[in-house]
Amino acid sequence: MYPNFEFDKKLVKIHPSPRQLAVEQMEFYAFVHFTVNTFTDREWGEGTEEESLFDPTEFDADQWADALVSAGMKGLILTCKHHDGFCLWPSAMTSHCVKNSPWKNGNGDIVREVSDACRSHGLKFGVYLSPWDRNQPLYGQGKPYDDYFCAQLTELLTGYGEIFSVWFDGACGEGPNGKKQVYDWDRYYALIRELQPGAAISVCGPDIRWCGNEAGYTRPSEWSVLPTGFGEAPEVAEKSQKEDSAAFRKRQLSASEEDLGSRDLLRDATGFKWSPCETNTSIRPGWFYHASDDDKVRSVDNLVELWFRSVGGNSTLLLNIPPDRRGLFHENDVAALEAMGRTLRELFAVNLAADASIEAPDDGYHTAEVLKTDSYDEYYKPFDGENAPEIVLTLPEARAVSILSLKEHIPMGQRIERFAVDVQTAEDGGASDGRWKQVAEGTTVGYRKILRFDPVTTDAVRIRILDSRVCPVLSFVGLY
Ligand code: FUL
Repeated sequence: MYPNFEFDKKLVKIHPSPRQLAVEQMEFYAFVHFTVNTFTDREWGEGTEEESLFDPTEFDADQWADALVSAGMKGLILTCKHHDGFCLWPSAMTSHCVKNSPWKNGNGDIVREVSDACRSHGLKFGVYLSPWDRNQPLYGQGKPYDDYFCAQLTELLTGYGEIFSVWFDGACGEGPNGKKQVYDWDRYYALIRELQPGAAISVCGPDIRWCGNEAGYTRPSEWSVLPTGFGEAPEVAEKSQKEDSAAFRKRQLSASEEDLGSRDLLRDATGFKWSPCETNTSIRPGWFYHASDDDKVRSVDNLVELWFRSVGGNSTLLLNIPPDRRGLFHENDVAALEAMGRTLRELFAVNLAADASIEAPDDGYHTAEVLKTDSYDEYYKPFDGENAPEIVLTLPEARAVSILSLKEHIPMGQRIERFAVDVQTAEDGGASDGRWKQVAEGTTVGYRKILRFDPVTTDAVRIRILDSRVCPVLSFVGLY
């Protein structure tokens, strides 16, 4: 066996929970930041804003949902309460909410309308509830605030159908003399598990990991198997890291570090966990709407590039689109989303691998033929210890290709460390000369890796796995 074999066997036992897998399979979903800030032109409200400020004139959740569907998104996470404490639903717990706003004479419920629109458009719905609350007098008092927060969670998790993500933000801008609330995270998590067992607890929570920046930067090698405790709320992480080895504690990992899961790094940890990355960024410079940013909406090229790097780099993409004061997505944002979706649909319209013959060494049971179907029902696998197999796809005729999409069978962990892609080219459109030429290379694969290369006309493509943990286990190959 190769040198890392015994250690690698431990690593590949770590795999996603059903709720993590469900979010990973969504790939691309929206963040929507909407509150009094939209009307005050700010990013962080003070908590002292009058409820009367909140008055969208043409609010239309269906317009949001249409735009998200056109982009190819699968869900939406709404800021039901941001740091200023204003609630977008008529909460029984506070007067600082829509019921005291002029919108629909105080009879409206943004959370209701958005969650309904999501369901009727086939989108999943998630909630952002800011733990930091600048309006609530109980904030900073410990248990009384936890009670308040849990009561609000209960309203959101029992009144609006199925929730796919409860997104907790770690931000707190209280200064040195500010209030200090010690959150009872364990209690929040237990409540969510009880009320919405299928929901992932994202960012300040155990299920989905913040990518470490808000600009859309992605890592070249994104691992989902990380040391235990990493990436959770600071207090929770501290607790579980205490149980970890002294060597690991010496290196306090920050969310934005480049290497979170190489073998070298994991060797110092005694526990491992599945921790999928979520890239969260905004379509505009800010999280909230500012008219002055109307001409600063990300371009279609920029959005497509962002999608390839995140979704095609073993991360989900949580893209924020802030509604304007009308309560609508601005025309520029809508146009960019629609064009992005169209571009991606065209690029991935026909999978050339579906008509190819596929050959690879297998373990006698798990043939590479199944790689044509995008599902976790079956998978391709060589013998344990065969950590560098080659997979050859032969097309019925030479075709122009420029994209390779690979998916590991992550119910059996993340395994591939390094791979390369070769083609047999047909110079001048003639027959291929039988020689392989490398066109691209990559490191990690995980849930999904997409490699792009200069278009080349070929009838034979070879995927050379150069290193993997134990042996690669793949569920899908796409060639476009
Ligand atoms: C940050 C917040 O402070 C921003 O306002 C925004 O909600 C972003 C997604 O997370 O921590």
